[in-house]
Amino acid sequence: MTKNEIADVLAEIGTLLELKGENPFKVRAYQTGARALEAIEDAELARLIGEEKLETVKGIGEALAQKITELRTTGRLGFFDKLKASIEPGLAEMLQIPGLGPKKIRALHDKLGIADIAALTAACTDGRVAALDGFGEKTQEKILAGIKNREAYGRRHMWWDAEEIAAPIVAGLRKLPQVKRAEAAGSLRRGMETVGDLDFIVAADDVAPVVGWFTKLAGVKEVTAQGETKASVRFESGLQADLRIVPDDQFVFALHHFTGSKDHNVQMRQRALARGLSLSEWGLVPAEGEGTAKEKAEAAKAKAGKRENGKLKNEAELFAALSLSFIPPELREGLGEIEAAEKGELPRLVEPGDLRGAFHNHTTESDGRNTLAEMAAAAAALGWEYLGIADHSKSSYQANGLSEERLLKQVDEIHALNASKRFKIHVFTGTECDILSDGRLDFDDAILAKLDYVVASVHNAFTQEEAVMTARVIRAIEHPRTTMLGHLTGRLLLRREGYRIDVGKVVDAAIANKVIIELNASPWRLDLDWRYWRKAADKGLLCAINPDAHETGGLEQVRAGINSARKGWLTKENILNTRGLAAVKKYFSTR
Ligand code: DGT
Ligand code: CA
Ligand code: CA
Ligand code: ZN
Repeated sequence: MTKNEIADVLAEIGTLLELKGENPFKVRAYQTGARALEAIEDAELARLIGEEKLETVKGIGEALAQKITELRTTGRLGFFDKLKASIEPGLAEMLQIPGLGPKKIRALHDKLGIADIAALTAACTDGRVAALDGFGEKTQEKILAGIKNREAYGRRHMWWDAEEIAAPIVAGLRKLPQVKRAEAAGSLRRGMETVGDLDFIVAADDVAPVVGWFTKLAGVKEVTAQGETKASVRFESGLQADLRIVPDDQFVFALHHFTGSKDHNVQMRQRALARGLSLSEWGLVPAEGEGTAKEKAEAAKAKAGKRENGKLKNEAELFAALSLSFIPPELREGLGEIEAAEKGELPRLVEPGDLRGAFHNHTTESDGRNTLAEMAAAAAALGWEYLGIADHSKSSYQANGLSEERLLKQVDEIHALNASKRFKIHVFTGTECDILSDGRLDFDDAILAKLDYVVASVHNAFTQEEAVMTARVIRAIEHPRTTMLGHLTGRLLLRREGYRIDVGKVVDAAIANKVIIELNASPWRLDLDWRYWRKAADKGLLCAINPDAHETGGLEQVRAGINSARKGWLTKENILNTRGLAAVKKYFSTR
């Protein structure tokens, strides 16, 4: 385990102990230990464990040192497993409700006998929660809203989490001897920001072993359906997955159909009909004759001696059969992609390999979990040419924002790091500067002038009226030192709506002032939403795909941002961080 993963385990132990009502000193020891770990580098942790000197770190005692060593060397911790098993599942589930910490849950349990969300809902509805010491009306309302949100959002999953489950399944399917081809389809393949369920399409002649393998996957909690050619399962995370197995000559049609979207499929079918053809998950066959699409496809197949379907080897040939160029899955939303494909006017979409760096990233200096050197090394390992550091500014005290003094010190450190040539990467000096509630920036011009660039973001006063928020952000755009806007709407997928803001007006102001808008690639942000980008880029808006990484592993999440950029029809030319180092330096120095 990495030190950040270990820190997560320690923090969770602290939470669970608190939930159990354990001694506060013990609880605090784990919380302190987690923070102490976050402050040291991974390599240093390895050295300390090797030399058995972990206890010399302030905040880590003997008991903790043992547990950290066990986690580091075995990836597991017996104590943690037992602790988790000892907690009533209903109580642990309550931790997922925003605004409910372990202490409050403990009080609800001890004073009202509440042990699950259903009981909590009832107690909120009849006012017993509000009457409790330390709760009150406001808290009760907040808890109820949290429960409702959880129900509304609970059925979908972030693309990143879904992909982590799907990727090894596709790889495993392809390894089965019976399987000729296998792909993930559905919203996952289209790169949607959230995914309802997974859809796997497999070409195989011998079906039973494939179904058997699928339904016995690790993490499968329940097999919800099982038939001759398909199966559905539910994983422990709640995510469901559909598997469909088809003969190889039907694969292209099934893959296209189950990739969707529905709107895209409807338009494709209409286009086929206009050419006297019937397009379905079973095939592309003449439309005349009686019966359903399936019967027609089967009849045509019988007539042509199975050759009819088999003639189309891949999706590109399917599109070509309808006089269209290949439409990348991300564009298949029924938003004009078929018209563009007909005219040969589909853009060459940005690809993961096009990125040469990124600008909005954090270090341990604010709320990140890896040091400047660790972040630089990780970015260099990705083959990037440059990395921008944009830690929080002073008003974001909850995120340990930097004072002027600390920022200038960090700038010196970055210059020294660049001069040392220790890593094969250039580090840019930046800040994620708060846009104060009236639209001023959190640092004076003199300070901002010392940086390569400024990411301006809203981190407070989320509930302002739309007109006030819009004017606030536009004032920040008009500041001559603002290089780009961070996470424009502040949304957190499946958790929180964005704040009210007139995106159209902000985009126009950004273009007029040559300010970039970031596509924040953090899997739970993907902000600004892909639905705005096609029009905005057409008008001349420049984008930057930023991972907003708070640890080294976060840098790779630019991939989620690439999905959204592709869904927004963006090309390399629309995105600053596809440019090489020299071009980016020039951009910063001349704007
Ligand atoms: P999700 O799972 O809600 O994130 O979204 P999808 O797009 O993965 O939807 P899903 O899993 O229900 O179905 C996968 C694809 O199958 C969908 O994108 C299009 C196709 N499909 C499913 N039901 C229908 C339908 O009733 N009509 C048409 N035209 N296509 C359908
Ligand atoms: Ca799906
Ligand atoms: Ca499905
Ligand atoms: Zn931020």
